[in-house]
Amino acid sequence: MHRPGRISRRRFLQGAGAAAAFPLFSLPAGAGDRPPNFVFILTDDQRYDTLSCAGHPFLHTPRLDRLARDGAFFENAFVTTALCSPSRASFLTGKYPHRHGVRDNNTPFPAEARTFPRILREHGYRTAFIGKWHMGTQEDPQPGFDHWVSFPGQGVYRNPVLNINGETKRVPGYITDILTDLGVQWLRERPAGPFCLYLSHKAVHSDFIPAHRHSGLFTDTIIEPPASIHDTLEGKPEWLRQVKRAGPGAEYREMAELVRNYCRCLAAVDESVGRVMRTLQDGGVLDNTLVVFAGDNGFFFGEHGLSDKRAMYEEAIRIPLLMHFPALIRPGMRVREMALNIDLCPTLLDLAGLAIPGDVQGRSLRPLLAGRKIPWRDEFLYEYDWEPDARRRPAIRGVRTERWKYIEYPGSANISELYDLRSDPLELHNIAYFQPGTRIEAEMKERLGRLTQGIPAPRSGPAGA
Ligand SMILES: [Ca+2]
Repeated sequence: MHRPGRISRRRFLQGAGAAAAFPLFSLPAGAGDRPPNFVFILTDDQRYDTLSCAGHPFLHTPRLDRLARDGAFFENAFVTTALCSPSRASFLTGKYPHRHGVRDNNTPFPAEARTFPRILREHGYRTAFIGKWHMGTQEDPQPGFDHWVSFPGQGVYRNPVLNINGETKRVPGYITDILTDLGVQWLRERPAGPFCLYLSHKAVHSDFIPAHRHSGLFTDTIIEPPASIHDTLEGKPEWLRQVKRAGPGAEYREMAELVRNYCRCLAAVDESVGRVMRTLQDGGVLDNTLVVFAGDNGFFFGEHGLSDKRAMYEEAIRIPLLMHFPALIRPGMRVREMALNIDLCPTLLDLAGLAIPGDVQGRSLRPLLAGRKIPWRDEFLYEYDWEPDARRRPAIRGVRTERWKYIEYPGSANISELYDLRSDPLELHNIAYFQPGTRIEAEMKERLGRLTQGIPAPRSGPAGA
């Protein structure tokens, strides 16, 4: 493993001569004369529209908005599987669950997997993982990290027991603040050299417990049910009726309070982002650090009567994605191209001037961040495997383009879904049911067949439809 010679923090911050200390890097254009640093901030179950810069009706996220104002806002960012652990493994590896193997929330992350932190570390980066790992029951330090703070599974919001470099201890306080404290501390005290911090929040996963200081927010805010709560589910698969959780009117009151608490939890996340940015600025490294903010999957608050995620409708598969990197990104950039969670790993490796492993399935977003117009993906595969934890949810294989979405339920439901997202953004009218045999249905079916060719069949369970 290559280790750069030790240089003083002052010398690194000054930049002069620092590049010479890292001869393995081929420095990317537009990123100055030093290898870039990376900070990846991940939230849990955060919807794409829960930022004030994304038009949220009452949530105020000024620090996140600033990331978008001074950096890039991805208008069309998605996960390839809307479930926690599979998505987390995809961010780390740049691969789909059918390739990295984490198909549910109980599978440990494979020890031999090539992750971006691991590759960066092999090339001289200092790396830290702080927060929610959530794959199997793993809590001990994982390969690729110099510094490790985590907890098993979902963790807790208050007074968590943390595994800090292999030793466990209870830390009093609120989880988002604690993880931020530890992240900021590592940024301040880390050894010299390029760095990669992976700050992975528990927020905003259920059970949506806010910090005490935020518990009074939105108390008087009226939460309207989403328009698609009125979906009759006619022409849709039976499993949706079986898992239906919400209805309009008085029935929505309970879910509305969940929305309030979810937004209260996000208030602490926004503060966290502000503290991380200020730390980078105070350390003189903000300009040469790519800060990525993303969610691991979306969430339903009553759309189609659903809660949770997993299904392939927009609220579950779309994520917030912001990137801040003054050395490369024009402030206020809006990226319209479809970006995926599997793009993170190749993007970071590309920006570090490192080779992207050949079996990575995502693409580097670097050309888009540089403002270049290049041919880009016009479709992507969505996959979800049946899980014992969610027995009534069928396996899914689907394809989404900029305009169309096509969904199949292999092994269970003998019904497919086709939506025109342009004329029917709420996904209410299943064209494949009401007008079967259209040309676009055949085209989307062909796309799905091509995208799934040669990949393992999904694990399908007894969920009927
Ligand atoms: Ca999640």
